[in-house]
Amino acid sequence: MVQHNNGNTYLKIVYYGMAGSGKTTILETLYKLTKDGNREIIPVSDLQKIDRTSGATLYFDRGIFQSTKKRKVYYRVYTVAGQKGFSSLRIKVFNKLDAETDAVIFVVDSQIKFFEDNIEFLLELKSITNNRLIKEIPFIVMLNKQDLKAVISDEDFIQILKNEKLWYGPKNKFYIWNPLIYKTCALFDQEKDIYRSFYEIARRSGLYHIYGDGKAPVDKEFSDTSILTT
Ligand SMILES: Nc1nc2c(ncn2[C@@H]2O[C@H](COP(=O)(O)OP(=O)(O)OP(=O)(O)O)[C@@H](O)[C@H]2O)c(=O)[nH]1
Ligand SMILES: [Mg+2]
Repeated sequence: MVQHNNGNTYLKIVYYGMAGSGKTTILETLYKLTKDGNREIIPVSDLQKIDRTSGATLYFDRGIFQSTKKRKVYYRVYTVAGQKGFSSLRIKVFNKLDAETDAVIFVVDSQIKFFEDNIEFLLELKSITNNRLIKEIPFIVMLNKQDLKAVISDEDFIQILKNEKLWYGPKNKFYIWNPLIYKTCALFDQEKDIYRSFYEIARRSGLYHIYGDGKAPVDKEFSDTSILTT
């Protein structure tokens, strides 16, 4: 998080995941859904894309949104380049551009044939966050491309999270911060849960900062508190 002298707060949110999982498409659809100003965020600059002619991201995409209810809150939203050889660029986007990352949306390509590739990316994310996911960096999951056939279910992905110790049981104090799992479609005309998932990560990133001093706040009840709307 970056706080400017004029009172503006910038939260950095990153869409992370394997090549072709839909990160750029998600950000484009989020732009289209929010540009008319009828939601809790509105884009305040054009979407910046550094990509190949094929559409694959070469470095990153970046969009800036402003909260429409809390005008001093801004979100810098990045996508990383998912190609396997680009991990050093992903680390740079994650840690260096503008600021350190405040919150992550992990974007899965739900097609079963990519099961292992998604796990590989989750391990990479775990490693570059030094195991700070959930405890210090809120994260949620999008099982994208659910409009296609032969896709994984949320139970499948929860099992992966459990195996990677990214899922807490009901007695654990971090239980309320387990990642929500959204089954999404990023294509604009069939769009599903693109805004809702962003809203949730924005809400969590705000709560971690306001109530947890940058960590998961564990001793309060937050079920309907929202930085975007209160
Ligand atoms: N059917 C379907 N296709 C999708 C969906 N989301 C994205 N796509 C398509 O998948 C392809 C890759 O999407 P991108 O958004 O470029 O993927 P990316 O994650 O940004 O990929 P990199 O930049 O290479 O990491 C494009 O042809 C998209 O139209 C979805 O929900 N359903
Ligand atoms: Mg991309």
